[in-house]
Amino acid sequence: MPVSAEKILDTGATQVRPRTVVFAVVPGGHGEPGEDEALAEIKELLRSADMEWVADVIQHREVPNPHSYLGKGKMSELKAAIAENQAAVAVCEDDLTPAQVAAVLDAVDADVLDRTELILTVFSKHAHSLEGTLQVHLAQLEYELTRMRGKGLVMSRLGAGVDMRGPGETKLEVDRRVVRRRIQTLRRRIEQMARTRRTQRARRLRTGVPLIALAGYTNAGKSTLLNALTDAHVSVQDRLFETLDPTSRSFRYRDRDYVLTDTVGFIRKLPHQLVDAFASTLEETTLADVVLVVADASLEAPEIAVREKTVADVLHRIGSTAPQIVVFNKIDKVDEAKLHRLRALYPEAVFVAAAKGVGLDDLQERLARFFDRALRPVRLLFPYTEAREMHRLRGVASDVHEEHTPDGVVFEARLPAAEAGRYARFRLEPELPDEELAEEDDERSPDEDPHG
Ligand SMILES: Nc1nc2c(ncn2[C@@H]2O[C@H](COP(=O)(O)OP(=O)(O)OP(=O)(O)O)[C@@H](O)[C@H]2O)c(=O)[nH]1
Ligand SMILES: [Mg+2]
Repeated sequence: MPVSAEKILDTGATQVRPRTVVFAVVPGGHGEPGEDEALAEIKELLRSADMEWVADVIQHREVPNPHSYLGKGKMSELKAAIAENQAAVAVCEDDLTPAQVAAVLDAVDADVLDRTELILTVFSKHAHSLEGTLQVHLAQLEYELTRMRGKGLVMSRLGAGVDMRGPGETKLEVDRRVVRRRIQTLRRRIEQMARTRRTQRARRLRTGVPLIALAGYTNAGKSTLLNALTDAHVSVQDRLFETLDPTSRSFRYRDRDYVLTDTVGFIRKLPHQLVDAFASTLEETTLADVVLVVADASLEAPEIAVREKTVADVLHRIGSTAPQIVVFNKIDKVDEAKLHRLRALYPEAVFVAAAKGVGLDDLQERLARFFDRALRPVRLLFPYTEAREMHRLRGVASDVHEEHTPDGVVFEARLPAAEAGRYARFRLEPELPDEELAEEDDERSPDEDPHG
């Protein structure tokens, strides 16, 4: 049984950073592309988990050994590296099967964590709210459940001292039952909390304020961008998964309010248990009118591409269908030539340095244009008898101006296309002649219309 994330946490709490050896199987020969990044990332995760990296043991082969992950020789090297460096933990760059964990534990004198457990450890260190803590705990239990297979892999911490065995149940079956029950309870509590947030969100949706979600790889600068555009003061740190709880704040630009939401970041091989456990948090992203995909411009081009794909995959996995605007951040760390190349490669992207306040006007202008296109300008006249329709309109329209006249209330506002149809009978005169509206429709690029 690998050491639980909580045990590592305890060690961290006493301010001792556990000395850690990283081991990995990397396909191909030395210096393959991707190897450096994968190892650099695992070290970033270690740093974010308050663990101290002391050595690497890398095996170059196409696939890991199915039984022991490392081959015999490399396993001895790992054992030696642990002894030599007085390491307390061995962290695998990959996920391990229960059998592989058992084999490594057998061979070395240290605790063993795999990639998912390391990510879960980082998450548990950074969870501050009750909801975040419960979500991380849920993901941990879900992962442990997948590990509770086969003889000997029992959860001694659960149900300790109490014989809860039903007729014919083995210790393992009991343990699984206990974990499943705790998972159910956690799910229920998280769902209750999600309901509260949904009510708040429904209120926002009713007011018709454009919703913008920040998404992207962890540490890209999403929270920095939120702070720069709004009066939020969320925590910004140069470490992975600093943000776990969603924060929504509004900002005003050219007479219109926008709501911007910052949520948890993504990483390659993001454990699906975390995606599931954070489903209600990630809902914030799926319900937005537009997603700002924040990317770190200061990385090398191949790494930018890998992260772009990772983020696209996760967004797809959580069912986000909203149009996206790519925002390259940290351009203050990039020289002119590279910036030029990036602009050529990503002609649709916006380039900013959120920490320096650079490019924020461009971004706001881009968002304003996006919502200008998505929302139809209308001029409507409501007889005073239509109080209910007027009330409803105020809920769904943006940029509303009202004027009381002898004939009724004249509204100038912007509406989603579907809503504009509903109010056709109140239409006073179109802002634009119909042909022009049709032309505007043609110009609209397909990835930039949140309402149809
Ligand atoms: N040089 C530079 N650094 C930046 C910029 N924006 C953010 N950073 C730094 O990048 C690091 C990560 O920033 P965050 O805003 O916490 O990133 P995040 O995407 O919210 O990360 P997580 O919440 O951990 O997923 C911090 O050290 C920031 O100071 C920028 O424009 N330029
Ligand atoms: Mg953040």
